[in-house]
Amino acid sequence: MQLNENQKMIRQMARDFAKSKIAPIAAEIDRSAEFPAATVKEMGSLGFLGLTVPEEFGGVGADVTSYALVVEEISRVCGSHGLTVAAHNSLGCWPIAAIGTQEQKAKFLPPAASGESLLSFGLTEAGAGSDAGGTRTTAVRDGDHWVLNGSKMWITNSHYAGALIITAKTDPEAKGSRGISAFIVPTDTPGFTVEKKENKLGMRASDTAPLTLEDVRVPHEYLLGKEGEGFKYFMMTLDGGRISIAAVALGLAVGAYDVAREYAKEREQFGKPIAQFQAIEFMLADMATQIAASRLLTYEACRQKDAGMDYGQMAAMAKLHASETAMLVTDRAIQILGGYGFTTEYPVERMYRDAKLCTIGEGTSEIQRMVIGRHELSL
Ligand code: COS
Repeated sequence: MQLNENQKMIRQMARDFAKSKIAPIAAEIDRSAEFPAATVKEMGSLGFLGLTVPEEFGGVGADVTSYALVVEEISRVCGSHGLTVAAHNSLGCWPIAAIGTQEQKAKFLPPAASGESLLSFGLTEAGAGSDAGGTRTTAVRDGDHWVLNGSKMWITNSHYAGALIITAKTDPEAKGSRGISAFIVPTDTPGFTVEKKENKLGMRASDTAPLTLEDVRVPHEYLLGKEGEGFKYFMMTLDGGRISIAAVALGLAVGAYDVAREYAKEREQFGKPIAQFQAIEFMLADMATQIAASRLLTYEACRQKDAGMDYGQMAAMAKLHASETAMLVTDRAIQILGGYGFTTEYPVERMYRDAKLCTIGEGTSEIQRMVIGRHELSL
């Protein structure tokens, strides 16, 4: 796809920042599992935390392609940083920007866009993962307020969020995905607790934690959109979020590929660079081909969203392909590097662990196939 001048500029900005500020700390924060608060704040100053926020609310109001380019460039060097930016923009900011009232946007978007505090999204529960309609958290109307009770799991950025968007059942009689509403819950509301950060295989520096809500009272003004429409809003949010996970996966694949190609050109065995053995050359050819296909799908999903088209199927295809590609490419990259690839001396083992999340978060590969299949069968 032909990028315009603005898109090239923002990609270069993200590339420079990733190389100079993120790459030097990526291995260490993976080891320590420490959230990179300082670089995340800097990304706020650069506008990367306000990419999906309209300019009138302090954001950049970027097109979807520019947003994906930023996420890809950051993820090329660090999946945890990429995921932090993606979850904040797609799952935290976008639903408020797209569905919120003027008052909600004016209150919650400017601090999120500047990086003062992040926004986060609480859908998943112990019994509501792939079956997102299985939400058990409840919200009961009490005069001008709603009272929320329940718990959530695997919530990204929650320790650093100023507010979260939470789904809760508001009509206990309604079956399945019906009768669910979405609420904006400021994290300093009494009764709201972010529990201990999870210790994960990959994306170790990204913040993931369970939440508990005990008699959390939020004003009726914090109901997002219409009562009972929460499931649809979350499905719409995930459609967009899947593009950003495709971009994270694409970035990880490109990052690992670059390391493997350079290594293969330099590493000599049996008297010549290993890239000159067809076994390695063909591996690189397959990796490059899958990356190119993932990129085309991801940019096409961006184009469709920017054009106001029904992009849900393309987003699912992009996420499915890019995340499976990231697994393949990072695996092959380790293989090409051999023993070195299996150590923390090179970033490919970290990228392999980070890539795995992309086949699970925001809908597993199996859920993406369900979404794609349902679109096909409804044609
Ligand atoms: N956009 C808007 N509305 C949508 C939608 C979308 N992408 N997808 C579904 N809906 C609507 C449907 O039109 C339907 O509306 P009606 O009740 O008016 O008919 C309603 O939502 C229920 O849809 P459906 O019957 O398809 O829901 P299912 O329970 O079968 O769930 C899947 C569908 C599996 C696709 C959904 O649960 C899903 O995406 N699960 C994965 C969740 C996930 O990604 N979790 C990870 C979160 S990590 S942040």
